[in-house]
Amino acid sequence: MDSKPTILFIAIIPRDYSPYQASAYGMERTFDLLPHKYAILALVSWLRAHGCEGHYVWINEANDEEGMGIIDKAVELIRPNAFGLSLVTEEMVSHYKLIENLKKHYPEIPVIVGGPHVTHMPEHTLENFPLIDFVAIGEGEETLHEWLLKTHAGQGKWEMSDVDGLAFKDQLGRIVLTKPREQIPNINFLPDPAYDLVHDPEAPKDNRAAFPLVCSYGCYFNCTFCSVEHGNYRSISPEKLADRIEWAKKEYGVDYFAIRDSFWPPTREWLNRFCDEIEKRKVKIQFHFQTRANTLTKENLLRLKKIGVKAIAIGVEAGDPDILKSIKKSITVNMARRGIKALNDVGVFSIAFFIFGNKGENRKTIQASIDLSRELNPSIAFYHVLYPLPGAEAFDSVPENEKEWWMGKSPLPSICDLPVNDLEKLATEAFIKFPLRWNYLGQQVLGGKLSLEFRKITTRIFFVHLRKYILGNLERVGIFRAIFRGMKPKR
Ligand code: B12
Ligand code: SF4
Repeated sequence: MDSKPTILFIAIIPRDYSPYQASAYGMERTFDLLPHKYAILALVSWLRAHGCEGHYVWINEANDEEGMGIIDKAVELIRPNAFGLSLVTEEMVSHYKLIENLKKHYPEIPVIVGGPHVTHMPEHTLENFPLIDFVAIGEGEETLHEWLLKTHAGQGKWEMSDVDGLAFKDQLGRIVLTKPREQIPNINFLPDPAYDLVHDPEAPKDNRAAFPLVCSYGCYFNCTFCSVEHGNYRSISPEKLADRIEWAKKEYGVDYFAIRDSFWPPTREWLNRFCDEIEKRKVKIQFHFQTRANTLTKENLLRLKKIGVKAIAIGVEAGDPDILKSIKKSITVNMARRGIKALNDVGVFSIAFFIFGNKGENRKTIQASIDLSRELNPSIAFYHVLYPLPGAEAFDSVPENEKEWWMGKSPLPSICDLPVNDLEKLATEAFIKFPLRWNYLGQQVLGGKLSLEFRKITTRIFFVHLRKYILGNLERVGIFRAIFRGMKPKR
């Protein structure tokens, strides 16, 4: 056998997929590369650096004939030893349909899945999605490499028990969990992600596309609504990030970067080193990122503005101090006030995120969040209803008979005093009422704080939610239900 051990990653990227409804807000081109899993790029680059090969194709839907044709062609061409999928909770059901199709055509090729969902639910995955052969638990670089070598060598399940971080069913149908995989101590030495997998070399250079970057694994904090790997936060160095940015500019002609970490920068000292690098190298960039309310000082923001930051989002989450405490966000209302004020003072487009429906919430606490959002007066506020995802502490509060809501077995559950319908209605109302205030119109719009580009975006966001609100109300009236169903904005 002289070919390299090879895996073919497959994903479903719906034609209308738009993170944060980006395309509904008129920003399609700006988010071109985002629907793709960064994990696939990271895993393939690791495999390539270790004598293996990884490829990636994506299709539009599970039962898409054209898509199966793409997969057939890829299989014929590269003869993979395995199929790989990287999945979040909301993709499990749709991607399992794809796995069923794969197994019909290629019963002999093993399927391995990884990602945050299966990491938190390995046994549930194997029991409920029986055509999945292997689950990779936790960080996948070494697990996938060791597993692929054995698979390529023709070794079956009985020889996989010494590969750490795996779950599978043995010959007797019993679930085996191997030793937990140790996390990578230093991620700075990981090779650059294989961006070439998602980049079309024929495409004209596009200086408006947002180029995605992820700088960290893990998180310091334990917010109850969040299902990241809590603990053991690690980041690449500021110098490495500057290298990657310079390389991407040259290789792909991009100018705009989307730093996708749950929070960035890791520390203020790290940020200063990053700004030093960008200034020293005279790299011209624009970028946005998400941070925590208490990470950045005004001085940090002024420096960031100088090197090209366009927008910064802060997860404020709640306006009621007791709720804020109970969700373990490790911030206070005053920190949120200082954080957003600093952004507004410096003149960076500021985004505040709120979640409705954490444990203990009621109309009063939600009103406190709405009041706080108006008081903070960011350039835009987002109000989301809580999705209690496997892996998040909030999931423990979901009643046992609703824990499989994400499989479509029950509606989205509420873990607070209000039903989900009420939470959604409150969120939509909050969205549309937010900009309709003198304080906002005066400062952000007439006061000229919003640039033309962002004025367009916020206007679109307003109309998307206004439409949702009107359709939601009309839907309650029977005769309009059928007429408007087809017109709902797609998620
Ligand atoms: C960047 C990011 C995005 C980006 C890019 C999407 C992406 N997944 O790359 C955008 C903004 C588009 C996005 C959107 C969404 N995201 Co997101 N996102 C993240 C974030 C911040 C980083 C993920 C990342 O790339 N990490 C770096 C890579 C290298 O690590 P990794 O993904 O964990 O993968 C490692 C292992 O899991 C494993 N692995 C992963 N896949 C596979 C596959 C195989 C075969 C193997 C062997 C191993 C393996 O190996 C990898 C390397 O060690 C995480 C939070 C976090 N800090 O992890 C949330 C996170 C993944 N997102 C989450 C969610 C919920 C979403 C959305 C559903 C939000 C929404 N409502 O729209 C969408 C879904 C989009 C989608 N289809 O993926 C949740 C998922 C929770 C869950 N239980 O599934 C997370 C964990 C955040 C959270 N709040 O809990 N997201
Ligand atoms: S919400 Fe942000 S800070 Fe909190 S645990 Fe998740 S990633 Fe960490």
